[in-house]
Amino acid sequence: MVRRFRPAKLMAAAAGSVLLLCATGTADAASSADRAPAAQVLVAIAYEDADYGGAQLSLYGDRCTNPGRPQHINELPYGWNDQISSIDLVGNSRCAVILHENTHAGGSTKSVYSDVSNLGGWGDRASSVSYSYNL
Ligand SMILES: [Ca+2]
Repeated sequence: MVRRFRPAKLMAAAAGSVLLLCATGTADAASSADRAPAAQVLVAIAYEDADYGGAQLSLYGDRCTNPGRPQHINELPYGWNDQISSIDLVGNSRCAVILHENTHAGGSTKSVYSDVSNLGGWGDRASSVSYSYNL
């Protein structure tokens, strides 16, 4: 029996294509439907260029519900060090994104509480990110 694969409801149009890619990649693994759904959500999409241009990096994490428990991505994926120039936050995650100048949350920081189309002096600078509760 053939079951039509339906994409999940999408929170944002921008996130749609990214999530759809992930879903397509696992559509042939029937057993994946039996596994517990991933707790992680799309927190933000980082872009190589200003104005949400160039390559995209999807940043996932747990929903930010606890102000006292930040999450850390100690190293950005290969090719993304000192590359992020704009960032689109997915409001549903309730996370703010903190950019760090160095890996492992080192160096100077810039907190991002809403979409930033041009990080200016913080463009091409972030080497790690954290998520914290966004009021
Ligand atoms: Ca850096």
